[in-house]
Amino acid sequence: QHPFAMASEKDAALASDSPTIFDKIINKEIPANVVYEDDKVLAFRDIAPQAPTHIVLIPKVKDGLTGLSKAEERHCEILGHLLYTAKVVAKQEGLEEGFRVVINDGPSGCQSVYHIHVHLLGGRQMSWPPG
Ligand code: IU
Repeated sequence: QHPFAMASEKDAALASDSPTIFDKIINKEIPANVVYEDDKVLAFRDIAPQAPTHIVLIPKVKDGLTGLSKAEERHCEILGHLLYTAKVVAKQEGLEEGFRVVINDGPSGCQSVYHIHVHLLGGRQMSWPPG
C-alpha cells in the first residue's frame, strides 16, 4: 500500500475535498426539494427530517469547506451568508415561534456529509441538551 494511502473514505473526503452527494444535488444530477436558491447558496428539505421543518443549507462552491473545522478567513463571507439565509428560510417557512440551526462537525459531531451544511430545524418544541 502507498504510504500516503488514506485510512478510510471519510479521511479521503476530508483531506482531498472530493465531491459528495451534495455536488450531485447542486448539479441537479439527483433531485432535491429546493426551498431557496441564490448564486451562492442552495437550501433543500432533508431527506430524513428530524423535525416538521428540516432544511439543509449548503454553499454551491465548497472551496475546501468540508466542515466548519476547516474554515479559513476567506470563508467568512459564505459562512455569514449561510447563517443569514437560514434566517430568511426560517421566515419563509413560518417559524415565528423559533427554530434551531445546527452544524455537525467531524465524527464526534455526527457529520455524515463532508460538504459544509447548516441544518435548519423547526415546527416542534426542541429540547436541550441535544443528543
Ligand atoms: P450531517 O450533519 O452530515 O449528518 O447531515 C447530512 C444531512 O444530509 C442528513 O440530515 C441527511 O439526512 C441529509 N441528506 C439529504 O438530505 N439527502 C441526501 O441525499 C443525503 C443526506 I446522502
